[in-house]
Amino acid sequence: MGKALDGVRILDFTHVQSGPTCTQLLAWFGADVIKVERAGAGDITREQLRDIPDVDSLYFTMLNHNKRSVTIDTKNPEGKQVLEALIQKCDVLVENFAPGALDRMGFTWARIQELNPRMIVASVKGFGPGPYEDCKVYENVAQCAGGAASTTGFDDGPPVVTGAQIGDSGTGLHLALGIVTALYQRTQTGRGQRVLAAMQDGVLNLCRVKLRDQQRLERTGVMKEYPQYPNGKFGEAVPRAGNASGGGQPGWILKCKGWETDPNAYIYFITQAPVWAKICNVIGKEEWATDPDYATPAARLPRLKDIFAEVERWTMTKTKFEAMQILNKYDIPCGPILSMKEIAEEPSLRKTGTIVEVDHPTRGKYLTVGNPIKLSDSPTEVKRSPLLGEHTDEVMAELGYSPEQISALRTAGAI
Ligand code: CAO
Repeated sequence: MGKALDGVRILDFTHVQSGPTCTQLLAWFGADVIKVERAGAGDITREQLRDIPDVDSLYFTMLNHNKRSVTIDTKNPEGKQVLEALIQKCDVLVENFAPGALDRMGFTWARIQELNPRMIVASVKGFGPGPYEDCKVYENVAQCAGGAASTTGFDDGPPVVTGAQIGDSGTGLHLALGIVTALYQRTQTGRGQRVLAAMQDGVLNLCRVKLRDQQRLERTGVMKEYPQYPNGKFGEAVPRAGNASGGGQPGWILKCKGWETDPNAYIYFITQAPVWAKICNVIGKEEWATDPDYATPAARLPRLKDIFAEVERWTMTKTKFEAMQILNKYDIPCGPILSMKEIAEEPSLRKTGTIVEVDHPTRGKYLTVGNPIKLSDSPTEVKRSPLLGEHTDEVMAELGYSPEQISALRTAGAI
């Protein structure tokens, strides 16, 4: 069966995490992704957080599946010519260098258009145009500047960053959507365009509900579903809300059986209004279903702390999986706090290809996260990441270079 992006060629100039997650997705959808790296060194993540000496790290392998790797010194004049040939042959150039790096290399937007007017140039940057546009940015900087950190954590503690890589992988996803959209528009216009996904913007997009709450707070001075209500104080900005649900259905994380020794023996419990009577039955507080102090969502809001304490008395008598099974029977929304160990061992995730075991020539077998987006007519087969420069000769031959020319370029340090 063909793949959705068969025939699309990506010149992948990305490194670290944000850009590589984007091009990995495109590769999974069938694009030919040619990753350009510096000879001898390659993407810095190849050697970061290594768990086996001299072997590509899991950081690298898990972000660069299904790609080809070529080494080119793009600051060498002959290396530049090779890159020019690639620009002429590819549909999309994706990069996440520090601001200005591509221009400094001599590949301005004007020059790229001269070489290939159909080329789409897609970039991840830390910030969009403005006071911080020249800054280098990593994940947690984006989480802080995009509003995630100020709204994550507990009210009495400092801002907290989240383990989900919303700045890097989140922005990679945004960029991938921008690229396929530009490819679609190109089918009508015949022209390429620039696509920019700034990490601050991507994080803010994912924190959209917090900007909603900022405006609600300014108008009403209070947010009744936040744990600060009714006893705490609200300031000028959206406060950290602990584990409160971001939507209109109050929720919290509750202890389950074994919590004293297992740091993940917890469940997320949602007191969804339509199933309130069932919740009361399950936890043995049948009278709350009709008690005017508890019967309506509005009446419950100032009592949420006590309500969750009562529910927790029940969840502490069950393991998170037992609680999950019982609550699901009654359609009560809840979710176990799963550890990475539990997720790695979960058979259903293996079955759907969300967790995949991959074999690598120097590393051996390892687990990775497969394509989280499933297309019925374009299934994803996860292939191992390339070794540094593994496909240089193959790609150079496709560009029309003879073996002698390739060998001369190698001697000159251009590839
Ligand atoms: N041949 C020759 N030179 C190359 C090359 C190649 N194949 N590939 C890259 N280079 C050069 C670049 O041209 C650049 O040179 P100049 O600084 O002289 O212009 C240099 O390598 C380093 O690039 P960089 O500045 O992007 O790398 P860095 O390690 O200093 O910074 C990062 C890393 C991530 C902070 C920065 O790239 C950045 O801010 N990127 C945008 C935001 C982003 O994606 N951040 C998320 C990263 S994931 O956490």
